[in-house]
Amino acid sequence: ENKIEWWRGAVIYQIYPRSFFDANNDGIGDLLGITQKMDYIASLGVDAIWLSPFFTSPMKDFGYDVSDYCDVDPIFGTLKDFDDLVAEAHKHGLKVMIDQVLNHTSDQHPWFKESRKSHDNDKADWYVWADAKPDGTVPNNWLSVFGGPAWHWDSRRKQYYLHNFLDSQPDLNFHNPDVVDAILATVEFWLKRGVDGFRLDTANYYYHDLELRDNPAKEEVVEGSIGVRLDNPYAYQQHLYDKSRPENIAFLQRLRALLDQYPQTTTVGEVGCDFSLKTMAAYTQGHDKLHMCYSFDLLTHDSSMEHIRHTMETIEAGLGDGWPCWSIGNHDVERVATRWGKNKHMPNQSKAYMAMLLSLRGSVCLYQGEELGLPEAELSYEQLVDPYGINFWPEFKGRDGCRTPMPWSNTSLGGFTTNPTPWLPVMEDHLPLAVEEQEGTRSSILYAYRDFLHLRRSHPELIHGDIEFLYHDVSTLTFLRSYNGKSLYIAINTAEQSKIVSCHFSLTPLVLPEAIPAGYIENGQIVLPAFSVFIGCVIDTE
Ligand code: TEU
Ligand code: CA
Repeated sequence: ENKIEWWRGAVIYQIYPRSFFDANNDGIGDLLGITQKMDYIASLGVDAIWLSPFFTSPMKDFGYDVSDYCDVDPIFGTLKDFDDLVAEAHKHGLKVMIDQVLNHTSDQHPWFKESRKSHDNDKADWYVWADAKPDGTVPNNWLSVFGGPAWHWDSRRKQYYLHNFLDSQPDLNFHNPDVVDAILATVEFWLKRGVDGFRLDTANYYYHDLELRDNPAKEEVVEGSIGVRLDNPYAYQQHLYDKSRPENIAFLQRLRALLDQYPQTTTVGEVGCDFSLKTMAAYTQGHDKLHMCYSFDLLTHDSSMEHIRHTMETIEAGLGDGWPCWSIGNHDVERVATRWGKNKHMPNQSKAYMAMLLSLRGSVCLYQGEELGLPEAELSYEQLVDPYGINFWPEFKGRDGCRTPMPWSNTSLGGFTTNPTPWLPVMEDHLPLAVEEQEGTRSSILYAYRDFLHLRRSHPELIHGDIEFLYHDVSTLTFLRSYNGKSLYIAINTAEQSKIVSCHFSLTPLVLPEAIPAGYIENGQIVLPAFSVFIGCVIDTE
């Protein structure tokens, strides 16, 4: 096993603190709640946790709008709670990664409060300020991901400021070296506190074009490609000038140089753009920038094995010595059980997708609740709190549906809290899928995850091996993972119809987790019943 770089092939469990476990019963999950559930997290067999933001914040974007990078929001606890959490995680053998939202701050951050005061204060150039056009309109055609122009008028400075997300999330000006120094100092604050790594929010947005050139229109807009929704004008531009700028490379190198002073630390950069492979390669090749890039490619609606294979083969051909990190769910997208499960709850299908994800080459992020097979929560307009969803309702219902509280027990508040009004409702249809319910059933989705993660840990081929695809149709995929002269043959059927595939290897089948329907060998072929998985050690090739 490769002990030097633990993050290569690691499985990272993403926790959305607001919705994990509420230890003080104010209706919002907190750091103490996470610490209290550490046995559960460790029992899954993951390598690390990634905590979504818990920093001081007015919570306009539920923590992705930070007003103090070096403190914990009182809603979530204290720095002491954080230190305790890290100690508890390390005691359980888990690494701790935290979310760094470096592209923008909250408009309540002291840096912004000062910056907006005048044209000549100390921080006047810490954000991206620009004059109105002579007719008073916005400086250029850049758009906010969350709707409307990326520019907001500030009546004090009588200038516009740039915000790629909410207007309460002003973009920092990374072209200013003082900003970069200040940002790196906040990163170091957490390194000194003993964190093992960072998930970097919007890692390709840090720099903007200094000439503020207009983004050109897209020639062709393909619905369903990464982050593209036809109801969002953002999809109709080529984002050549507002993000993914070449200057970013030098910043990532400085960041890496800092991390290299803290052995065994890592980064996974969130890179959302149309040319993600190119950017992922540029950001992770050469061991001097990011360790990993987080891919959006499996967060789309396309669950066909053709899409999976095509994505993997493109990455394998273009990523070189870079390293990918995959996920099929997070706090921004519709839950996978609904997105890929076509709204029908089919536990065995969730297991098949999990086995596929955990057999691919790369690191993996699992999102809390995925291990329970939770479907997307159906909320009414009145229940929404995500401004992104409120802006685009009803075409897009926002991100609240994947952020409702974890069901721990089959009781009215799911054991998440005793507070009658949690910040988002605990879903009725999640209760039968609660942790406690699934703990009692060896055939549950939870056990499938646990047992498969265990199997992955004991087969270095699945963590470090090369990957070679053999066969696919819309719902079936077969491939090899090879490491140190040993190969595993993997066949997965993600459909309800059974399937027979031919196989030209002599194989010794592995015993798979009881909870996962197993494929088998018959007359030299692999029989794959509904939603089944087959894994065999290759004895020799013909
Ligand atoms: O999300 C970034 C995000 O929304 C973009 O990646 C977008 O989907 C894509 O660029 C469209 O092309 C991160 C966080 O995960 C999210 O929760 C925050 O709201 C957002 O940043 C702002 O901090
Ligand atoms: Ca709480």
